[in-house]
Amino acid sequence: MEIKNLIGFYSVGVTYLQYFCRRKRDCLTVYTNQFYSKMNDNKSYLEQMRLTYRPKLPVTLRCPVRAIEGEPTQSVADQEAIKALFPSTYGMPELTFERDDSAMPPEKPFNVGVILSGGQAPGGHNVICGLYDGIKALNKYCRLYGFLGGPNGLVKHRYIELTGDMIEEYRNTGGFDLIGSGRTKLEKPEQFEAGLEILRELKITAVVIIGGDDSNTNAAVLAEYYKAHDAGVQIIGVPKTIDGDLKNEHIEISFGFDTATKVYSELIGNVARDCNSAKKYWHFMKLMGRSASHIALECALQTRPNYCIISEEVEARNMTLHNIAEEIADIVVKRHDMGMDYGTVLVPEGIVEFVPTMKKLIAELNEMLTKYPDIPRLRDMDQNNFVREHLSEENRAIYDSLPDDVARQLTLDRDEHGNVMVSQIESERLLSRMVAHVLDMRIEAGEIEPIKFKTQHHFFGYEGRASYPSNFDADYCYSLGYNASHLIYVGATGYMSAITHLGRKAQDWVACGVPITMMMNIERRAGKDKPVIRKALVDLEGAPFKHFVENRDQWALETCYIYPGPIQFFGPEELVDKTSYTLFFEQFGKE
Ligand code: FBP
Repeated sequence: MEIKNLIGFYSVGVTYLQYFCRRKRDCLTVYTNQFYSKMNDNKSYLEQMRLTYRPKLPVTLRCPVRAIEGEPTQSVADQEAIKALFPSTYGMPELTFERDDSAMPPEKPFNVGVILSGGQAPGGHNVICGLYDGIKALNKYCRLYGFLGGPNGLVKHRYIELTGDMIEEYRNTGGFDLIGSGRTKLEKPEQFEAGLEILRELKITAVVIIGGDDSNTNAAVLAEYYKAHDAGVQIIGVPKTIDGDLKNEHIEISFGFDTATKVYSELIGNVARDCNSAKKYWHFMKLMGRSASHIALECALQTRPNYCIISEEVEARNMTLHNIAEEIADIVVKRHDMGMDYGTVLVPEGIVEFVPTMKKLIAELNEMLTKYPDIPRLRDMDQNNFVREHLSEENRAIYDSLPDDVARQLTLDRDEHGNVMVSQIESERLLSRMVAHVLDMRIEAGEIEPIKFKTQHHFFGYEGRASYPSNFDADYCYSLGYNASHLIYVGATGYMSAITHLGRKAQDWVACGVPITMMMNIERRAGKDKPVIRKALVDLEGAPFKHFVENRDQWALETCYIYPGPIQFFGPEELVDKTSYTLFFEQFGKE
């Protein structure tokens, strides 16, 4: 080949190469520009996408309605005592809604207040968005005010008006940062009167309280007070808590449970996969859920761990912490014999309150803390001596058997509602230490050969409370908020917004109102008998627990982990709209 041809080929090649590189760079630039132009300095791409999601609303909420009254109701227990405490709001009928095309919109616009109360739960913002859209659909001049930082915002007159622009920024987002939350207990007439001042000033005639069992108890007390005093203010509650323990035959699940358990299950699945890859650790994972073990049970159904404690079962079987450690140690030994020195254990954070001996100790400590509220501030040794001196002999023995750090965690301040702050008790470490001790004892006694028992500890709690709501929670919360506007429209007070038949498609859900007093009983709190909403514990006869029991022996010894992965927002319905196993088993019985 002649030299000039060679040069010719070379220059054509270089030109093509340059052209190709330029195209590639241009494409990349276009692609990157598209990406960045969609980005906004303050929002992730996913957040921007989620802002455009339109929550699904049940058909019954998409039309003008009238309320149909059911039979008068009764509280779940202690009827006479609850009736005496709630003379104006006791016994009200349940409300369902029926399409009524002749229903007239309200003559005048009205103003509504909204409060977020207690721990964060995914979907809270959507309740507010649904409420906003609901009242605006009734009359576009209605206004919505958010009280800041929880119930205290009402008492201290801290509020903002929630405008359309603000609402648009928070659709389908997690967290409670739009107006914040708090745990102030509303129980004193001075607080109710202080609230009334600002409600009158802002011409607010209805307040929606979004909270758990304690906050909805507040809602019932406030509703009673305002009704008895003819204050002209309606109070509506909305069932919120990731714990899943605010439920009964009318409230099928509290919002936030679906998302939080999906987030925890993703994390548990990731840990399980690491565990199954490294094959060298036993992972003890504590899961949030103050009292009941609904979260732990749901996560177990989603991920199939080697062991999962269900507090309600521990209580029913009258087990001690030592009994639980023994059971876990048995599994550790059996898996070791099969060559597997690794595994996963789920621990519900409320466990210590369900071990009968610990329960008695905590009850006595609660009374003691009410009498001597400065105990948490005493120095280590002084505190220990003081507590030991004042405990009964039986409980002193239990107290002495606890490691110092756990004993101290049990004497921390209670929250405003008198609850032990179980998220601060390191029960996962306590248990793994006890299992190690049981194994050492068995090795020492020559019952088993030396075993490798290396542990890792995790606490999954706050990670799940402010996550982007799953489609289920986004739809459910929006519907709960929208339904609250219907309850306001029909003049209800002392009611909880309820959406039922949640196992069906969202369009077929049913909207109703349930009198809060119907869910109440008397319980001992902070040394006094108080009317409170009864907590729903895990039902040991229920389908979710039965399914767990049928499978747990296999999950203990074999490695059956399931890795659920992150919540999905885009894709087929079966993927993005899937509800929790708990709800599914409760509504349909089996898989
Ligand atoms: P709510 O009952 O208010 O929904 O809060 C539940 C919860 O998330 C529990 O699971 C947990 O023990 C507790 O709040 C933690 O409280 P805090 O946010 O005050 O640490």
